[in-house]
Amino acid sequence: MKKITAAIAGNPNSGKTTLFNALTGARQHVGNYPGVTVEKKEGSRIYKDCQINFIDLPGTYSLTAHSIEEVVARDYIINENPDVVVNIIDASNFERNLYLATQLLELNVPLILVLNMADVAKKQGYSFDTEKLGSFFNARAILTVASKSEGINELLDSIIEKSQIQTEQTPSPLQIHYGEDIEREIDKLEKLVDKKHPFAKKYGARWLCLKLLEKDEQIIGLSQNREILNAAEQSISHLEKLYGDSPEILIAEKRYGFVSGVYEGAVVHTVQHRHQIS
Ligand code: GDP
Ligand code: K
Ligand code: MG
Repeated sequence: MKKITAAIAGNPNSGKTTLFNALTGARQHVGNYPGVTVEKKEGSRIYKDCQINFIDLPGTYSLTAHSIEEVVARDYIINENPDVVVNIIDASNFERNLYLATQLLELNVPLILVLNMADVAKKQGYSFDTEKLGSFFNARAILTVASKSEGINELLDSIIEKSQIQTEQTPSPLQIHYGEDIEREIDKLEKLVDKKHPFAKKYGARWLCLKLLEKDEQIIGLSQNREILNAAEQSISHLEKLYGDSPEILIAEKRYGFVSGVYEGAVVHTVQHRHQIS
């Protein structure tokens, strides 16, 4: 039987555990991630001759090094290399939840977007162009109501389909463009990182450069090379002088800009008038 590993990532309260339960039923195991007290929930499901192993990652809004949950989630994704990452999004709180999806896009993981709470979103007057949404992330987007097990089979089918695509052969051509000034610094650093960073292959050079510009503590710790760290510091102070803000803030703003574009392209909000609600 083919084995597939699928990690479920999402903001707290997006319905991650409800979805995990709907997917795995009673076949669950709870442990801890090595070295930390963050709970690790695993479960499995047999579907169409595949054994799909699910991991319920800790709930996070982003993938920075600022919280232990975020480090655990991104370390799991980078080190364990799951076949598929399912990003569950609270569809009734779409724009806010999408920030994490931008982080997953940048990690270039095989991604599926699950728009959960579809019932709540519908009542609020939201409708989604899932084709269009998926095209922004090189991912399939699926509507679910996890508390009623709606959309589960479509998700299982998508997981199997996604796991069959050899991601190494088809690197995602999609990336967020950070504007000329930041892109120039990324380019400079990327050349150096590509050649000299001990983990360039594993993390991807562009991602490492972004994290260096964001002063990500964990990544700075892994980047022992003085030349790389000096170059990163030069780039940071150059951008700070230019914009009067830290690259961390500038980069986050660009991600929010990307999210706004996705929202405008893929979401329709019909304001419901009182007399229309029976
Ligand atoms: P987590 O923090 O992401 O693990 O979220 P939970 O799975 O604990 O869910 C948070 C709350 O949302 C619970 O009360 C769930 O019953 C509820 N919930 C989950 N999915 C849905 C859904 O699709 N629709 C609705 N209406 N409620 C949901
Ligand atoms: K919760
Ligand atoms: Mg939970």
